[in-house]
Amino acid sequence: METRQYPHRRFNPLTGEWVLVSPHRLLRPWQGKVERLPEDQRPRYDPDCYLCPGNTRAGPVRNPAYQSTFVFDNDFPALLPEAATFPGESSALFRSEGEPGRCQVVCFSPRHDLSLPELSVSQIAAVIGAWTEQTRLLLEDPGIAHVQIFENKGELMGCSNPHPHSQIWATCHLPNEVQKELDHQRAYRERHGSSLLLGYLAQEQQRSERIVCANQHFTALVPYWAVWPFETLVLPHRAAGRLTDLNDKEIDALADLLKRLTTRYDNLFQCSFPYSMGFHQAPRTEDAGDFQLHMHFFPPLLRSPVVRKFMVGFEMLGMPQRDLTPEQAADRLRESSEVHYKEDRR
Ligand code: H2U
Ligand code: ZN
Repeated sequence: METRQYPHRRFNPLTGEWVLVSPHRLLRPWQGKVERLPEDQRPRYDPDCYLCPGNTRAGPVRNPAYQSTFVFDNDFPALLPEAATFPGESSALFRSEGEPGRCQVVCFSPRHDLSLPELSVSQIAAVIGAWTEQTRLLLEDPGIAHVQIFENKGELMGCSNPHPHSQIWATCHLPNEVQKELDHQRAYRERHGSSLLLGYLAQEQQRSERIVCANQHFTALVPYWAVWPFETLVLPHRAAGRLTDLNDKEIDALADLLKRLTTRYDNLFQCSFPYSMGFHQAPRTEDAGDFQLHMHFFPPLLRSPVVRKFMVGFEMLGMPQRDLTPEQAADRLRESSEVHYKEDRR
């Protein structure tokens, strides 16, 4: 066996965690499902959708007849500002704290039937503009330390409504993943005197085997330490802590890259590719200077529109594991077209 095919583990310098890579297992016979899904036929407007313009939500409140993006406070928020008064406990074994915060929903478009790759670059730039503006507004509140923007796409990811939308959860403490990434970026700076993610990007640009696509200001790549089969990391080319640090040109470039990347995802299995994606941006803490803005895409699909990777068994009890290597995943994504398969058919 070629040594590249040996089982090995790879280190994630952002979180300090390891992933087990077992490339030789890809040789094993596959008898699982490979079927195609029936094409999803959604109307442009759904009278029963609580996100479509002019419709009634819980509350009851009526959505405006919005034409571009639309932001509202989640009617069923996971976080509440009044949680600041939660009494909490602080013993060694029983510890709890109030988590005051806010939750919002950001609709990408009035169109019920479109998803990110089907929007134009300028429409995606408007979505990024809405995320940026909410980041700015939420951080004006001294009780908010971190703004988590994310999209859960597809039934497979537990998304309750296909109308294109994302969520924002703003918290007074740092979520676990953000705290880990902050600690590791700070420690890297102290040890090497430079930015972890800018240094990583420079080396990936030289190696090039994991780069999926890029433009003047952003690069999408499959990280060396990826856990999900087609996981990607989207990185800005210069130091920027938050969305609010980007200029208009960079927002347009990010929109261009997101359209191209999500189109490649949809074309991979000719389906609306499910994922959880989101931004990690600098929290409002004194030591956040080393935090570099980036996006993660965590898609669950492995072999077809219905065959997903599970995180069970050894992964639950031990550590995550993958068979398809990040380099093979990057090859597949690079081969995937940037012309959407639905566009092709029109
Ligand atoms: P997800 O499908 O990604 O969970 O997002 C839908 C969100 O919309 C969910 O968080 C909210 C839910 O609480 N929602 C409202 O705010 N108002 C409603 O009338 C229905 C759903
Ligand atoms: Zn809708």
